[in-house]
Amino acid sequence: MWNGQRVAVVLPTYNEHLSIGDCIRAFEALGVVDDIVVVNNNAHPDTSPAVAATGAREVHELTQGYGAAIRRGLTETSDADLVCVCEPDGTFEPADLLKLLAYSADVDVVLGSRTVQTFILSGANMGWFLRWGNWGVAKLTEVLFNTVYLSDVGCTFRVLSRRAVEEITPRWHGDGSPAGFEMMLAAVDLRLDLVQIPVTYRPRVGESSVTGDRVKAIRLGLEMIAMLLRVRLRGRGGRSESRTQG
Ligand SMILES: Nc1nc2c(ncn2[C@@H]2O[C@H](COP(=O)(O)OP(=O)(O)OP(=O)(O)O)[C@@H](O)[C@H]2O)c(=O)[nH]1
Ligand SMILES: [Mg+2]
Repeated sequence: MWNGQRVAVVLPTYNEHLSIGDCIRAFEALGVVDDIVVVNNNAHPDTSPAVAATGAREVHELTQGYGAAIRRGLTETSDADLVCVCEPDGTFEPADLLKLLAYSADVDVVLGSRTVQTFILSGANMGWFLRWGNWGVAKLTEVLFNTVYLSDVGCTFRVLSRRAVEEITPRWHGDGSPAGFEMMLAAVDLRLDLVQIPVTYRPRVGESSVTGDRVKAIRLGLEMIAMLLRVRLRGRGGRSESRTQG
């Protein structure tokens, strides 16, 4: 529990069998997490034994992709007041959840950012190209939606209030990697109260399947820009009683 609210963590997994056990234990050690759900997305066979050695529960989602796994995780955690979404690949520091939770007292969506240099640890996959690419698409989002300060569009470490999960869910549909940005855009477009704060970014344990490859990263970036323009041109789905104006 955190501030009297039930906290759940959703960890999608595909190829994180070497790091997922330590990641879960680090979340458990915080003492604020009530439920950890691992969404096994046809993952490496060593994943289930690693999860079974922890207090997390594992569900199997057969539809392939990051978005499909997250959608399943959000369904599985419908009794939580606050849902943290993260990646168990060793890139994130689970203790940063406490920083995200601190802001959840004020806003419905707290997004991590991996582009603040102080928090990019040596060897992390956040070189010049990815850092400024993420920053550039974030700034385009900020300007086109006249929204809050954004500095990253690819960070999958975030905390959503129950209200945010319910408002965002009908607005994102993708099964693949761009779904993280689709959720972020839905929150921006609905003008939910949100903030983006720096999180620690470490080298990945095991092999990256997306942003470790320059061509795949460029393709994902272009998909994100196309999605951004589509959502902006479609018009606003906003609410009235937001903290922010516009
Ligand atoms: N590649 C892949 N990832 C999936 C799938 N389903 C869920 N995921 C999760 O999506 C997340 C992103 O995959 P990663 O390989 O870490 O890709 P990335 O985050 O862009 O890049 P790195 O963190 O640098 O590896 C991981 O947490 C995976 O467990 C899937 O079908 N394929
Ligand atoms: Mg990753």
